[in-house]
Amino acid sequence: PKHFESVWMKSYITTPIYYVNGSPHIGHAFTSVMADILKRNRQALGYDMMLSTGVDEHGQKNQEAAEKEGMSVEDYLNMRCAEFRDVFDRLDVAYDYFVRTSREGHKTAVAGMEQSIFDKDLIVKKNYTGTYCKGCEEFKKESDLTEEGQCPLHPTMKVEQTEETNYFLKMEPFRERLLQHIAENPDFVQPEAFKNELKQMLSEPLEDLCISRPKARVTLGIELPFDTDFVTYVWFDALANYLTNINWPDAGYESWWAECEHLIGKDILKPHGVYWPIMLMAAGLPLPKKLSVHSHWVGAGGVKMSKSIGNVVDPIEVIEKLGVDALRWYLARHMRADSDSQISVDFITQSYNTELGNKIGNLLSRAAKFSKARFDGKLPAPGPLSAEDEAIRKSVLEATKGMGEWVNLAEIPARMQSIITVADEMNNYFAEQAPWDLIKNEETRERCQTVIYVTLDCLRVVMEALTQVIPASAGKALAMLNAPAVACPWKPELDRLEGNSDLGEIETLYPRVQ
Ligand code: ME8
Repeated sequence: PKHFESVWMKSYITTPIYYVNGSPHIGHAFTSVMADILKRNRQALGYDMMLSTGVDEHGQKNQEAAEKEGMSVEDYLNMRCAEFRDVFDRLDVAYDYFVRTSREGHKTAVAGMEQSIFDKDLIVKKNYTGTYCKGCEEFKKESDLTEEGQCPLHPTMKVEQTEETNYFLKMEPFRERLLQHIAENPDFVQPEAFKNELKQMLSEPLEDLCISRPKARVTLGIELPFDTDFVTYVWFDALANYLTNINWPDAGYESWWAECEHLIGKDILKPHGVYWPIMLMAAGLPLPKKLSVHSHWVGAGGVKMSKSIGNVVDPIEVIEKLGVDALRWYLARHMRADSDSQISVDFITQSYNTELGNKIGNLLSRAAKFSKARFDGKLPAPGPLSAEDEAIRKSVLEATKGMGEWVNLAEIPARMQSIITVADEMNNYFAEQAPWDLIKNEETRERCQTVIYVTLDCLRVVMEALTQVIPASAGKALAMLNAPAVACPWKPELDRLEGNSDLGEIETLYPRVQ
């Protein structure tokens, strides 16, 4: 049941749609898992949610990848699409919509958007000579390249000199308006560092944006409605997914669109911060509510991940070795929105063993097993509370209340930090109260009951908060505690476990991995 006032609130979260020229990697897993955490958070607050993730199937590099595999384009795309879906399913990403840009409805809507912009005389045909990076699927300016003349984002792919006739969207007429929008909507781009980067991009006159590719060069794309010798530039097509997913231009999309937040990596700030808003303005449509930008994962020591160095973290390998929640936990706890963070299988293993295993899982199994063994398979009812009990209960409410409030992407790690800090406090409380001593005498037996109850009820609150982050294992923990279903909107509340109730089967939540 939803909170009455909440019935009207909606939130639409999108992830980038990923290129299918390779298998899904940790960066793809990351953005989609963060989007899932934000969805679960807002759902817990009572919002109606829409989460889209998926794949970007057009463009030159996907086309070349299919050729390289020696497969038909259709078979290749289906194969990769199934692979991405499978990874998101295994990551417990509860997407509501899986995007495929090869869908007919998407193609028709994109062509409609192009025609409407063309009809306003905002698209011109002209000859162009430029340097093209296939990695970015973008023309590059001289000043965008390294001293060696390579794209800094794709140093192993050679840039190509290209001369061709294409269609271009006029950008400059919209630059001032976009700057004004950014100034008037302080939340439009977050964090600040990326807002500044975007303002920098908009500080000089904008060149027209090439929005077509001649079929002689690229065939994998959406045909231009006004010239069948060309297909649509992959970025124009891909960005439009955010609208076509919610059935634009058919009625009904408006209420979702008004609440749209794009999650993106810093690598694609320009398409989302410059091209997309200008495409929307050109089409006469409102801008999305927010761009939430994050930095990148790099290998241990700050080294870029690469196959040759052997420091690539494969999401499937991690799930198989450590379980999905080890990965989700690491990503949530150690991500930083405005600076790069390091990742390796060793780091994930360590964080899993020490944080999830030692601090949370062990305490749960020790306290729950003790309770079952000493109190006839049950959770005991508490007696009067001591100052120590009151203190730990207060700390737990304080530490978890952030998950009962709106979470922004950049705030996820701080909320995880406060949960881990309170888990330390809970362990200290349990060690100091020493229920194993209290049980020995009849006169301290009631005190023992209270300590066990307080410990397990506090763990319940922590696990309820963590269902937004590590839903699978948090759900198991709540089942072990026989916890009642949580209300919506959720906020941390004490004493929801019933004294003298049966506990479930106690299993080790986070078995130690060497
Ligand atoms: O750019 N750390 O697709 P893409 C964190 N198809 N996140 C990372 C990352 C890393 N090291 N590497 C990649 C495209 N990502 C276009 C998008 S959207 C309309 C079209 C994540 O397969 C991050 O979200 O190159 C980044 O923006 C995205 O993957 C790029 O995925």
